[in-house]
Amino acid sequence: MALLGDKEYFKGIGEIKFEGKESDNPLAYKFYDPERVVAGKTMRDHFKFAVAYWHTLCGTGGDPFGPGTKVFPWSTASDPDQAARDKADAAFEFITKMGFDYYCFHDFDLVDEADSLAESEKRIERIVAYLKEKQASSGVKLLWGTSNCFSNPRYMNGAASNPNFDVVARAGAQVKIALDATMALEGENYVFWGGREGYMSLLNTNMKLEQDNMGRFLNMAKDYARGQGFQGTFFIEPKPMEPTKHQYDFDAATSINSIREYGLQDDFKLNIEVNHATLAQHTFQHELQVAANAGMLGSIDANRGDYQNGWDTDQFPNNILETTEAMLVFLKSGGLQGGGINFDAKTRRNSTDLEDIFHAHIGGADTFARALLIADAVLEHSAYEGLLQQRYASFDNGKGAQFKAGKLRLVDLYEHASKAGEPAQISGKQELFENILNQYS
Ligand code: XLS
Ligand code: NI
Ligand code: NI
Repeated sequence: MALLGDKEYFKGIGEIKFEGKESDNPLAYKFYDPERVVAGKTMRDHFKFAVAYWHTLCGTGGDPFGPGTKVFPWSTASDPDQAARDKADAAFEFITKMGFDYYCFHDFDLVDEADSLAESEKRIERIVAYLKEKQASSGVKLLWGTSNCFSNPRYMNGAASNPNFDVVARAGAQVKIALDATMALEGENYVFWGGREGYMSLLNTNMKLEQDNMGRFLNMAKDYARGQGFQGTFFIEPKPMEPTKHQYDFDAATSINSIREYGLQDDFKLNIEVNHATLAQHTFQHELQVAANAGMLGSIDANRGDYQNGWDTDQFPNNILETTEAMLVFLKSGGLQGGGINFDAKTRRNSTDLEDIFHAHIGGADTFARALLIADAVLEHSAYEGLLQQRYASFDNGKGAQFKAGKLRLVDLYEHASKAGEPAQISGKQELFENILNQYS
């Protein structure tokens, strides 16, 4: 068996290089210049761009109204191990041609699930050995692994939150195997996205027991991995709905509460996804800020939603303003803790050329790079920071500073207000703030 594939899947496409804004080459970066230093770090290190195995290598475009449209040349082998190796070859060819350093996977993105747990585990062990070789020869690393505990019909009532203990245990076995795979590949983090951890109707749901069970389950997973020497970070990926009516990890604030309630705050942070934020009726910027405030801004799943509809469309990022607002939070909070920027995004069902996958990732990387440059310029050169400071200047000295330091009582506020009279009207200047972002875009 040849260990490393020698077949080229993306023929005619070489390594994607930075050529700058004036280049007309559709297969070149216009803004993402990996070695360019911005705010003290290279773009490569700021972002740690990752390819999502499930969308880019597995997703053929099926939707509730029709089957997949994409014919992937790496998906022709009937033997599951061979198909898995072909897919890995395509993945690593793509990642290295993009000049990215990372990838992310679910267990059964790597290889099809078998009929039994034991055979599934063996299949995963075999493809992990192969991936290990591919990582070593390419330098590509695993940003995070996760387990798909939502597609198989056995999880229709949830995984860790399932009302049947046998299913909870089965999910535990699957997570153990996925953790083993992640650790064998020196994955830097591990993600929990609770696909079906929620309810379809509260009428048949013991919410308290389900949530407590999830808390127990996450603690068990954490204890197991730590016991095996795993030093990476665990991430919860909030999402409010879809596929369930209500998911327990609804948004950043809800997830932070669970993390603290179940005593996971030393090991868990958040993986914030753009389209999940907007489904929760928040902005991406808001979710990042909530995570950063809690010291839990761990990683990002990059994509975008659609303003006209209400589901997880997972389009590639191309909204400069949305991403710039996000990069302001990103830069001010010191970046991501442990994670990176994973393109959890898919090309449209009718984008059927292999080169579309390149255009999509190039556009995503350029959007983040351009937004980072704008945000950095706004913070370094514009009046933005000064205006923001000015807005809170009343807490810098006098009674305001004492209040901020926790040194006043309610009666002190009473006395201050009695002497000061009616507070002056101070404008929030929102339009001016917005204009500054425009000016630097
Ligand atoms: C689905 C999620 C999923 C997670 C990983 O909406 O974004 O792709 O990132 O399970
Ligand atoms: Ni995601
Ligand atoms: Ni998603």
